[in-house]
Parts: sequence; C-alpha cells; structure tokens
Amino acid sequence: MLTVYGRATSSNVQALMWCIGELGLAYDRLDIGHAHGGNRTPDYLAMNPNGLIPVVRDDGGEPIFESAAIVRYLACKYGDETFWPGDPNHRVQIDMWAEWIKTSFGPAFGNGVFFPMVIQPVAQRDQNAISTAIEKLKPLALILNARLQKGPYLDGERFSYADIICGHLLHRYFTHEFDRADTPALRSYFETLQTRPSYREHAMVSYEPLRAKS
Ligand SMILES: N[C@@H](CCC(=O)N[C@@H](CS)C(=O)NCC(=O)O)C(=O)O
Repeated sequence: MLTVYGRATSSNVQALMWCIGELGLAYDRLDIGHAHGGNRTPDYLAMNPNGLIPVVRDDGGEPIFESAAIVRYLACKYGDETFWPGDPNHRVQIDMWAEWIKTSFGPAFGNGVFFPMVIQPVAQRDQNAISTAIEKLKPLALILNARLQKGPYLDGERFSYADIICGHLLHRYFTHEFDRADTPALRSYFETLQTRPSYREHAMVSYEPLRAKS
C-alpha cells in the first residue's frame, strides 16, 4: 500500500496519482499542502525538508520526495518494460524527454505563465514578465510538437512514464486561456491522453480552488 502525501490540486501530485492509476496500485492519499496545510510540521519536514508535496511511503518505507523520482521508482518496481525500458539506449531516449519537460517546458509554462496568470494575486502580477514568458514558451511547445509528430506518444507507439511527466501539464496548458503556439500534434496528444481513464481521473483536476480571488 502506498501512502501519498499531497492535495489533488497539485500538478506534481497529479503526475504521481496518474502513474499510480496506470500501474493499478493501491494507495491512500492524504490532503496536504496549500489550503490544507500540514507540510510545515516537524513530522512532515522530517520526510521532505523542502516542505513540498508530494511525498510517498511505500509500505511504510523511507519517505520519497521529488515527483519524477517517485514516478521512476514506481516504474522500476511495478511497471513493465514499455513503461520504463531496461535497455540503456532506449531508456535514455525516454529519460531525456522526461528530464527536458521537467526542467524546460514544465517550468516555462508553470512558473512563467500559469502561476502568475492564475494563482498569483492580481496586484502582484507583472504583465511584461508574463508576456515575455508566453513568448519564451512558444519555441518549447514547438519542440514538443515536432517530437509528437512521430507519436502518438513521446516514445512513438509506446506509452511510457515520460508521457506522465509531460501529459499531466497539458490539462492546464490547454484549458487556461493564453496565446499558445500552433501545435496540432501536441493538441492531438492531449486528446489521446484523455482516452486513458486514469488521466481523466487524476490529471484533469479543476484548478479553480487555486485561482487568486483578487
Ligand atoms: N520538484 C518538486 C516540486 C514540488 C512542488 O513544487 N510542489 C508544490 C505543489 S505542485 C508544493 O508543494 N507547493 C506548496 C503547497 O502545496 O503547499 C516535485 O516535482 O515534486
């Protein structure tokens, strides 16, 4: 049994929960973070000194933080050869895209566009910085679009953990209104992901509770 510490409205929790759903694992999820609090207590900081969610414990084992590391742990322990291939030459192609999304496309969208346009209080928003971030995101979206022209998934015909690291961002990316690059393959990928029940259940979670009121 996995214990997941983290609220369902967190995008990193959504990636993890989608992974758990794809692998059909039993879990207990506790609402921690944001309005729920609970992530600055001594007990929580002993599990993750950053005070961030998610954290996972597998059968009461050592706490694990960093969502991508947790997803790879679950892939390694419970996934099949397709989900995270053992062959280093194949694995690195998948890891490469997962890493790029986690460090390039993800922050460019999440920190640069989504957070300041949706979550940050209106009075603190810097419209010039947001406009710059929107422009900087466009070439990254085009890189992803070019890769997905070879799809339907990041690893061609095979659905892998890299699709989780990427795809969980797309609900926010395509439902939040902003000036996006023209990326038909990326949009079609988003539509393909929506045929997966675990994606709909865990990654298409409303972000309205996070929206700044003023
Ligand atoms: N790199 C970390 C980032 C974790 C992170 O930033 N989590 C956010 C939610 S997505 C958080 O804990 N925010 C504080 C809160 O919810 O109270 C990961 O991928 O797990």
